Amino acid sequence: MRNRILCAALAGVLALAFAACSSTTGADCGGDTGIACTDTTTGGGDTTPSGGDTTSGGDTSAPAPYMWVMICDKESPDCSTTGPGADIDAIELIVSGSTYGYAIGSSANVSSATADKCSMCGDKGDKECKYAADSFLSRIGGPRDAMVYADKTDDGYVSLNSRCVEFQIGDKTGAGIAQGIYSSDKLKVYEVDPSYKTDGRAYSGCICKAEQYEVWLRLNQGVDTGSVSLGTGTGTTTFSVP
Ligand SMILES: [Ca+2]
Ligand SMILES: [Ca+2]
Repeated sequence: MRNRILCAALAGVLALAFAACSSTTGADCGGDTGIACTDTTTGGGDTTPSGGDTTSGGDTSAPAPYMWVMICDKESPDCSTTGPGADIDAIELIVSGSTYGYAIGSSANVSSATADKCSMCGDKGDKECKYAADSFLSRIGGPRDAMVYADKTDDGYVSLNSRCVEFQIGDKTGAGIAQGIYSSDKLKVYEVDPSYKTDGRAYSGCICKAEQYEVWLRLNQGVDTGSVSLGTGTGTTTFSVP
């Protein structure tokens, strides 16, 4: 676990990266990361901050971790509600079966390739789309906490309203440095669905429809190259990283 964190932070935490990588994978500190380290364990690593080890030993082909999660609405939102589209509460990163981190609320970024379907909401189309407000995007950060009330403003989720929204994953509170997402990790997306009623998070009369969305992993924010789809989910769903 420790090395996982430190390696993911190579670019920003030079000193820690030195300690984590040179003691475990040797060549990881060499040219393939661009970080100058001393390779003390196995052959093949180079000690210069450029180039990369192409002859022996070194792990020049180690894939870069995914650093962004993108969630795209797959509904055709109903503008007669004030929460059009899938209602996202939280994104959990699960490593080896345990909670490892949650989305960082402040990292929220709406993909420029998407737009709100509903500009106005409600039965008469004369209300703001309350739960799709940009100011609610940060509600996806941290552990799940959505609550749906009969008689006051709901908490803890944002309705996607046809958009794609990108996030980075932080620590177990949804803070700290961004975590890399690796093969065999899992992502659990909490969408406000009927389970919120059985869990006591929604009032008994809530429809709390399970709605559909697609999850993508990206190497960089806003960049399609290297992106991978984890598939679609309807309601709260756990996805495996290939
Ligand atoms: Ca939330
Ligand atoms: Ca829903």
